Parts: sequence; C-alpha cells; structure tokens
Amino acid sequence: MSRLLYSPASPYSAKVRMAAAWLGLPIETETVNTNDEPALLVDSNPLGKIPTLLLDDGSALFDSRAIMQELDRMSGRKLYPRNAQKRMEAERLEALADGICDALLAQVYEKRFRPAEKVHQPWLDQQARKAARGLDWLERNAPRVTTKLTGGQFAVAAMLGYLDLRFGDTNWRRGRPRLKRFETRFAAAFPEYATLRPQG
Ligand SMILES: N[C@@H](CCC(=O)N[C@@H](CS)C(=O)NCC(=O)O)C(=O)O
Repeated sequence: MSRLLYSPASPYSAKVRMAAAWLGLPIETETVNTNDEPALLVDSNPLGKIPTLLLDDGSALFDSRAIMQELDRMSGRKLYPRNAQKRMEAERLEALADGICDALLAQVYEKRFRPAEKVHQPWLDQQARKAARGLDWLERNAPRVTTKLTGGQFAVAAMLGYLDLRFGDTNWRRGRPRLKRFETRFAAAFPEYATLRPQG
C-alpha cells in the first residue's frame, strides 16, 4: 500500500490527505519531522520535503501537486473536472492556494530559522503582501462548493486551515465574506476537514 510521509501542520500534506480521504483511497500515513532529515524521507525525496508519497513499486512521488495528479489517476479521474476549461481553473486555484502557502511558510521560516537580528522585515512584508493579494483574488473569485469537490478546493481549504494555525491574529476573514462562506460550505460538504486540516 502507498505510504504518505507528512506532518500534521503542513498545509500541502493536509491538501493531499483530505483529497485521499475524499476519494476513499487506501493510503497509509506516517509523520516525519523534516528538520531531522530522516533517511526515510531524504532517501526518497532529495529535497527532504513533505508531502512525499512512497509508492508500492518502491519509488517516491513529490511534490504535493504531482501527488494530487497521481490521486486523480488512482481514483479514475475523480479529483479534477473532465472539462478542459474547468480543469484549468481547478489547477490554477490549487496553484494559487499553494502559492499563498509558499508565502506564509516563507514568513514562518524566516522567523523560525534565522537569528532574530537577521530577520529581514521588508522580505516578511513582501511575502505578507503576496498572501494578502492572493486572498483578495480568492475573495473576488471564491470557488462554489458543489457535491463534486476538486483538487483546487482542497488546496484552498488546507491553506485557510494553515492561516488559522499560524496567522490567526491576522483575522483573514474580516472583509472576505465570500471566502468565509466557502470555508463554511466546504466544512459542511467534507466533515473530515475538522480533523484533517493543518493542526499544531
Ligand atoms: N511545493 C511543495 C512544498 C512542500 C513544502 O515546502 N513542505 C514543507 C512543509 S509544509 C516542508 O517540507 N518543509 C521542509 C523544508 O523545506 O525543508 C509541495 O507542494 O509539496
């Protein structure tokens, strides 16, 4: 059985775990600490990043978007729309949500891994602007939640969960009612969100 290396706080991992659960795919999961650079992880993924999916044939797949495409194939194409235009929109939504995560993580890592006197505030501010612009774009183009969830929606939900986990003080819901509504409707359509969203 495939095995997913992940961490509970990781938004990219949460996206993949939620999608796998939604599709009912039998995938084992194992937590890893990327800072320890465990052999299990770095021998499979030279980048030492999660999520990494260990496949039955002994090979490994990364990153999260490549894994999502594999989940789509494993499920008989149930994770992304078949219609070309809608599929492109779902993939763009995922890219944007992941990109917002990149900007959020850059801020977390800047503070976590650099000595306090070397933290560069203009860099933090630039990353925060990227995230804010991304959220504003999502507010203007909030995804509609129907009975068919897509990879893009799992990505947005995982990113919002990460915002709550690490940036709760920014009050991202203020002024973004459509994004807040997406969150509520997504949580109703996929109750496992409560347990699979990024956790500290
Ligand atoms: N583009 C990658 C990003 C993965 C990523 O940056 N994951 C973080 C955890 S949320 C990580 O592994 N960080 C450890 C590191 O960068 O060394 C993806 O979509 O999977």
